[in-house]
Amino acid sequence: MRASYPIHFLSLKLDVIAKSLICKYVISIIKGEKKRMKNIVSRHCIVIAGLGLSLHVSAETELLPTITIEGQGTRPGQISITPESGGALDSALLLKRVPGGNVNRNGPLTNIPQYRGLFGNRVGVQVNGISVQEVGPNSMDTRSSSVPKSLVKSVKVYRGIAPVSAGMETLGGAMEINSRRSDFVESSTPEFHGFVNAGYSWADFGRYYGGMLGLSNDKHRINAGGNIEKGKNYKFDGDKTVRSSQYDREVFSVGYGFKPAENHEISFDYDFKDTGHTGTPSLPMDIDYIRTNIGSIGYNGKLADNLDVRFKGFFNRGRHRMSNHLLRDAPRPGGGNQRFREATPKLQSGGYNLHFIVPELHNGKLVVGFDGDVTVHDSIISDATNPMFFIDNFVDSTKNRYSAFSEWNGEVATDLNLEVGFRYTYVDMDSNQVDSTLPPAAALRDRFNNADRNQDDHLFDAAAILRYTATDSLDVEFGVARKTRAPSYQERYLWIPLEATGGLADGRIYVGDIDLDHEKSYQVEMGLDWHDHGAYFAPRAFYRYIVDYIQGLPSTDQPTNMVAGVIQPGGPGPLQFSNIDAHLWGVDLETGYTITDNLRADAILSYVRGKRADGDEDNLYRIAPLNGRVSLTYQRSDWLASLTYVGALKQDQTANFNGERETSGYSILNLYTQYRPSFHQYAQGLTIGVGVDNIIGTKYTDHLNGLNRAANPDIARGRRIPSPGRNVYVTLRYDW
Ligand SMILES: [Cu+2]
Repeated sequence: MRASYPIHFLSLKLDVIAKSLICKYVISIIKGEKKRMKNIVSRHCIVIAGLGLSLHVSAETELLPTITIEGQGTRPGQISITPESGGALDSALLLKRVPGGNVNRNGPLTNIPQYRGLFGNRVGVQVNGISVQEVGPNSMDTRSSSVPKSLVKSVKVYRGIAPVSAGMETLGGAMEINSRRSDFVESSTPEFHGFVNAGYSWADFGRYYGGMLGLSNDKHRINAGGNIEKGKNYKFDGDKTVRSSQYDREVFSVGYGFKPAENHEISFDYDFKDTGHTGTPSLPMDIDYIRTNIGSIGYNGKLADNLDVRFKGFFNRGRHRMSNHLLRDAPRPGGGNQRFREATPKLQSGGYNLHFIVPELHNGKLVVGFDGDVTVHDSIISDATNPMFFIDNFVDSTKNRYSAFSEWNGEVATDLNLEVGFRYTYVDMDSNQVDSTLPPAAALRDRFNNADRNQDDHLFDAAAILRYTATDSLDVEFGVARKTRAPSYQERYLWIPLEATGGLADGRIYVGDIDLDHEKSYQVEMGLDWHDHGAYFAPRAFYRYIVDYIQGLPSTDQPTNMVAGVIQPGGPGPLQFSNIDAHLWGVDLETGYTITDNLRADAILSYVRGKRADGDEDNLYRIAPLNGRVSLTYQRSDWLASLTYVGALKQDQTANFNGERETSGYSILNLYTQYRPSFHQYAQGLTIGVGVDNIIGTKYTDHLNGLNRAANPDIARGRRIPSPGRNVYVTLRYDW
């Protein structure tokens, strides 16, 4: 229990909630978690989670783990939001509520996670314990958007340095998204639990319906669930619309778990996701479909008194089709003829995690783990009006990773905790030969096909974090880390200048470089966490230097520039992925104060600067300006109202290398109200949410929104896409 929230507060809260059915479930999880958490330390993370089912572990005065149950409001180290708030918006947008967290928005379901100025595959994303992969070479199906908000159980972002155990290639940080699944119950009589929900939002005529049914006893649990979400082009500045920002997605998931014996658990899960016609106005094409299948088998067990094992094996396959003339008019590059293009990418991936945990070792916990995955990407570009035309965008572009790590976390002296970890990852990448009917591409093709395309990287990661409990109300943290990232398959094997860049959405065409080196980041971090009498203040500062940071630089290669003149006639010329040095620094904080028993204020603030550290003076691309949010929450037993101010300053420290545009600052107000009746047994479990985002209907543009690529009378091409105007929404949910 945190110093700022005395024990009676927790028990009172438990008591109130325990009356409802869902809380039986919550309490049973807590019982289980407490045991498991006993020796885990206090990694200071932020959990965004939903509706009374959220759990949280945070640094605590004695550096023992605490678990806070929270359905509403905010706590230090935890931002807990009902999935209902915000209506049908994509779950990745929840990241904006984390200090240092943000999203690069390229479409309604295409939100790329960003943490402290680093984004894309620099940030590790695990979905249900799986390092998921994207099908699209332009990250149309971003990893952080892979679970619809209504099925999200929790989103966890590691604040500061992510532990090496959080995954392979977590250079910029790590996040975990977990879906709702059924849980074992105490009794042998099967119990039926689940939820249904629905929502509607006006700015995009968005609606969603979904739910999950679970049947479980103490030995078996099954669940089946799904969600449908659909919306039209969203409005801004009155009746103007963003074309195309419509969306359509269905997901379906089933799972089964059983306990063959005490302390052994086996689980099977299968998730199917079908994204239909969905706009990505900041990319050159829109989504026709993306269909992905993820299947996994998991084992959690105790091999000996002091040895736990966790295993997960999984496959992840996907098919995708995108088009530049489905939801928009085909473009006329350079004012010439209309160009009709489609692309059909394919993903085949699979992997495993095997972690051994020694709960008690020298006053701490030891984890030794082995992770690995194999990923193959293909993509062919074709022309609907010319069956002869094709470009092999990627052919068997492979990235295989085999990794081992060891991490120890425990007490080294009174009030002093150390977390230290090492990870080695072997990366093996390759691509098959390519071809195209585009005549000027022949030189590039032959050069690529004759090159040695097989590349190895040896990645060494290390992290050490010291946490010191200075007083009952003050924790101090100091961390250092070296983190690495191998190039992506796009950065290495994009042989012909195109916009297949993992969603950079800067309107520029890029070409890869097989010989790129991997990135090496060196980082220091300082954090304070002060909490006393219902107030908390937790600022963090960091500095990192990245050797061989991968970024585009103007191409000086004659054959590449010639092809670029055909692909993007009259354009500013292609950029080639190159190794430069970069550094980033910043401060982010969370703070809050309990004003009365019912009223509280919370705020977060994020600031990051990123610059090139070698060569020409330049800023890094797509870095958010100083931004923050302040909310005032009034809560009674059955209902809650929360008024939130969200604002950002202008961003004029933009990147020159790709001609990034500046953005002005903005301020908006959001209101959310929620009612959870407790007057009747059957009414318990019901949640009704009503809210308005951007109450005044301000026209504003988030700096991390992509540039417009589609014909639209309301937004010129090349201008940054505005954020939604006033959005009124209602949501309904019933848990049992
Ligand atoms: Cu795509």
